[in-house]
Amino acid sequence: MNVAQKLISSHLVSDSMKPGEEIAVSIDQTLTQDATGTMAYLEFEAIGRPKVRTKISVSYVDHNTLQTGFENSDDHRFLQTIAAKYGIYFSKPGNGISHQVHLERFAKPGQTLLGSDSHTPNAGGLGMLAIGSGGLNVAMAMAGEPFWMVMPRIVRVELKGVCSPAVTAKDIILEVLQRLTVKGGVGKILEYSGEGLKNLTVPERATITNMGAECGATTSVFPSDDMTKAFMDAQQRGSEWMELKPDKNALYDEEIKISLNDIVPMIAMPSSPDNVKMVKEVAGLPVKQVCIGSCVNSSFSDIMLAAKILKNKKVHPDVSLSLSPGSRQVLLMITENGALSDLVSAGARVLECACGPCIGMGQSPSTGAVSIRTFNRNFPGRSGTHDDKVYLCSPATAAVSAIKGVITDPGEFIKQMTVDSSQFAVKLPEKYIIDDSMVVPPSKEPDKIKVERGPNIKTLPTKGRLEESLKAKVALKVRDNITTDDIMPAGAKILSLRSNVPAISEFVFSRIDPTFSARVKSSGNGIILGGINYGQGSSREHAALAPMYLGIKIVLAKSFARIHRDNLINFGILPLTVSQDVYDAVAQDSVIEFPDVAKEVRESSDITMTDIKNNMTYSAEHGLTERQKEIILAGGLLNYIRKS
Ligand code: MIC
Ligand code: SF4
Repeated sequence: MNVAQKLISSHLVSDSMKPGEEIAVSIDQTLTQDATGTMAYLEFEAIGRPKVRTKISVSYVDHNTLQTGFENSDDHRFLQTIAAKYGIYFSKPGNGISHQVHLERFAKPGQTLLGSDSHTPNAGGLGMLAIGSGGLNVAMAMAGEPFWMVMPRIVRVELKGVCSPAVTAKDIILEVLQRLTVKGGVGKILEYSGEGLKNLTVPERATITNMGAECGATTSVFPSDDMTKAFMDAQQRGSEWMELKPDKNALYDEEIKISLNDIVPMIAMPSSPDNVKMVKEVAGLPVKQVCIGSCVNSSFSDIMLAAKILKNKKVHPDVSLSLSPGSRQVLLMITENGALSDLVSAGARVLECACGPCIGMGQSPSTGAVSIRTFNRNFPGRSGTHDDKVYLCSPATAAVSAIKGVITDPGEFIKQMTVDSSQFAVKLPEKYIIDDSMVVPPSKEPDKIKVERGPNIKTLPTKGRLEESLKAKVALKVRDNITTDDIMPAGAKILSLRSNVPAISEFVFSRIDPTFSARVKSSGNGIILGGINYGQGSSREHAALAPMYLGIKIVLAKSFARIHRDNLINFGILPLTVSQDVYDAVAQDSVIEFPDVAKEVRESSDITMTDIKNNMTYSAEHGLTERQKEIILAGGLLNYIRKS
C-alpha cells in the first residue's frame, strides 16, 4: 500500500477502498477557525451530543481578528465558551493561524484530521490524512460520526534531486499547479515520494500539501520519516511520532515526476493560482506592496529566509512590506534571535499572527498596484481591492522584490550580491520555543459553563424537504472556475457577518451581480448555472447556506469542486451536472421546470429539465450516492440526521 491507502485503511469504516466509490473514514482530530467555526459549533449543538468524541478538537481564532465593532469579539466569546463546554481546545486570537499552530502543536502522523478550512491538508506535511470540509461535516466528526468521501485516486508525485539555493518549497508547488491547474487535482490525493524528500523539512512539506488545495485535490500527503521525527523532537513531541512509509512495491493510480534540480523561482500571476510563470519572465515589473505570511508561508523557516535576505537592507521607498508571522511561536522565536529587529529595521510593517491580508482583513492594495504575496490564493478581488493585481510567490522572491521595488528573481539577486548562497539556508531549529499558554484547554466543569451568545449569533436556517417538482428562473449564469470568493465574498466588512446568515446573504455574488441577492429573495426561488469546477477554493459553507437561505434550489454546472458540492448537498441544494451543449443553450433568466425532480433523484441517475422559453427538454446528472440522495430529499444533512 501507499501512504494514503495506509491512512485510509486504518480508519476505514465502510467496506472497500475502490477509487470512485463512496467511503467513510473515522476522524481522530478536528480543527475549526472562527470564520467557519461559529456555524460549525451551532451545527454541533443542533446535533445534540454532550461532548466531542474525537481524540482532539481545536477551535482557532485567526480570520476575523479585526475588532472594528462588537461582531467579531462576540463571535470569539461564543467560540471560547462553547469550546470550554464541549471538550474543545481553544486557541486564542493572537496565537496564530490554525494550520501553522496545528502543525506545530497537535498534528500526528498516522492520524486523520478534518478541518473546516480548505487548507487543512497543511498537516499532510507531517504524515496525516488531513482533509478540508464544510463546517457541518466537521460538526458530525466532532459528534463521532465518520467522514464520507469518494475514494480518491492516489497520485504519486516523485521528487528527484535537490533545489538550488534560491528555490523553495513554494516554487515546487507552483510547478505542480502549473502542471495540474486549479482543477487537475479534483478527486485525487497527491502523495509525495522519492529521494528528493530527504532534504525537505516538515514546514516545507506543509507548504506543498497546503497548496495542493489550489489544485482541487482531496488532500496531499508526505510520508512520516526521520525528517518528521526531527521536527516533532524540536517541538518536544518526539514521543508522538510514528513512522509511516509506502510499501516497497506500493501501487499508485497515476504518477508525476518532478526534477527539483530543474525548478526555478516561480510566480502565480493575477488572478488564479495556476496562472504560473517563471519569476524571470516577469522580472522588472514595479511592485507597490509585498506581503509575507499566510498559512502556506509563515513558518519560522519562511520568516527567517525573508529576514536573512532583508538584514542590513532597506525596503524600497515605493514598497509597503507587511509581515504576518504564522504563530506566536514563530513570533517569539524571531524576537529572541533578533530576526524581528532585522525585519523592522529593513522597514517591514509587523502585523499580528493571523490570516490578515490573505483574507482581505486589511492591507488591501492601492488602485492598479502590483501586490506580491507569499500566499496561496489570488482570486479576483480577494485582497479587498476590486481589479487587484495579486501575484503569489516564495518568501525569497517576496523579500528580494521588496528591496528592489520590482519583481526580482532571487537567484539573480544572490548572484549579484556575490555572497555565499549558503548564507540564506535556513536550518530547522533543534528546539522551538514551547509556550502553549494561549491554548485554553476545555473546562473540567463543563456543566457550569454558560455559552455566551452576542446579538451577532443568529440561529441556523434550515430548509424543507425537496419539492416533488420545481420551476425556477436561472438567476445567474456564470463562467468556469467560479470560486467561493465569487459566490460569498470575504473581506473585513462581510466576514464579520459569518454568524448571521440573513445579513451575510445580502452579499451573495455581490461582486459579480449586486442585484442577485434581492432578485432571488423576492422571487423566493432560483437556479444558478455554472461552468467547470464551480465552487473552487474555500470550504466556507456560507457559499451554500446563504444561497439556500435566499431560495436557490438547484445549481447546474459543467462540473463541481469537491468541498462546495458537499456543502450544497449538506444544505439541500441539488447539484446537477450538465453538458457543454446544455450550458450553451440555457440563458440567464430562462425559466426551467423539473417536473419530477424528487422521484428522479430517488429512482434515476438523470433529472429531466425543460426550458420553458424555447420548450427544449434536456437531462442533467445528479451523481448522488444513496446516502446523498436521502440527504437531498430530506432538505439537507441536519434534517436527515434528525430523521435518522
Ligand atoms: C480561505 O482561505 O479562503 C479561507 C478564508 O480560509 C476559507 C475558509 C473561510 O472562508 O472561512 C478556506 O480556505 O476554507
Ligand atoms: Fe487564512 Fe489565508 Fe490560510 Fe485561508 S488561506 S486559512 S485565509 S491564511
